[in-house]
Amino acid sequence: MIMTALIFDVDGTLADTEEAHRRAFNLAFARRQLGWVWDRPLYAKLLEVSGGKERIATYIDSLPLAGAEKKRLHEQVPALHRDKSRIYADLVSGGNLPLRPGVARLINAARAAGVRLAIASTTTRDNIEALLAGTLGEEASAWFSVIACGDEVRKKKPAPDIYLLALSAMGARAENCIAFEDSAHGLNAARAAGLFTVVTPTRWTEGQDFSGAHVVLGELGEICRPREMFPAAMSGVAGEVMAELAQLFDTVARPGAVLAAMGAPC
Ligand code: XBP
Ligand code: MG
Repeated sequence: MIMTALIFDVDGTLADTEEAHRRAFNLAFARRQLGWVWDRPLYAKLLEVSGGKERIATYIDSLPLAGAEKKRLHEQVPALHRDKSRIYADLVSGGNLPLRPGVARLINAARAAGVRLAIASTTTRDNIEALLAGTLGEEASAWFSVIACGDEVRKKKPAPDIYLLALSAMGARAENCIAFEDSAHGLNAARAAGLFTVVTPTRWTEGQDFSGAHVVLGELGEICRPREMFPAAMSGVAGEVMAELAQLFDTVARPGAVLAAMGAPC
């Protein structure tokens, strides 16, 4: 077994969460009567900024306000983001937001095969735990050897820091781990940390540049029908790691077809 761990991004990868985040931001703004409303086109643009606090700060800087007013608003950002996170955790608790197709089956196949699981996310631990509890059950957080998240690193994605933190905490080597991501920022963070990468875009990230990925899938478990697969996926250790991933998928897909789809000899 070459592959030692699967490291999952959360927002957009485990579940399509950004609409819930957008609603939580707007509810938090309304509670403070700020008069701010992030519609979908604006939020899609703001998603270019990693991190909710950084996103709010970027938005404040874009407003036509005097410096003193901007300074006053910036001072509110930490408390405003805490409000937003509480609202978001309520929105996703109780299974209100499902995991993306194939995620639960891949996680269970990895657990059965003794492949370690980890998380590397920009969002907060509370948000992650609320999503895991609401979708996989209260005990699910314990399935992950490491949950590296939020402000545990100074530089957020696309910097590699959060993946390097997860690898270091697990004592794992990047070349033996696969990262699952949904965005170019996340892909670039995982690639910079040296991991193999599988990308499953969402409506928020469709069309971004995923050319550095090993495999791009519509949904996890669709490795039989990769949307794009790059030569790196089938060369050297990468090929062995991806073949082992295919075997994991095999437990959830038709025998043999998976490896054929990856161009490996059946
Ligand atoms: C995506 C992000 C996060 C979320 C909002 O995280 O960039 O900022 O959009 O969550 P991931 P916060 O790395 O999991 O894709 O407000 O807690 O930042
Ligand atoms: Mg993401």
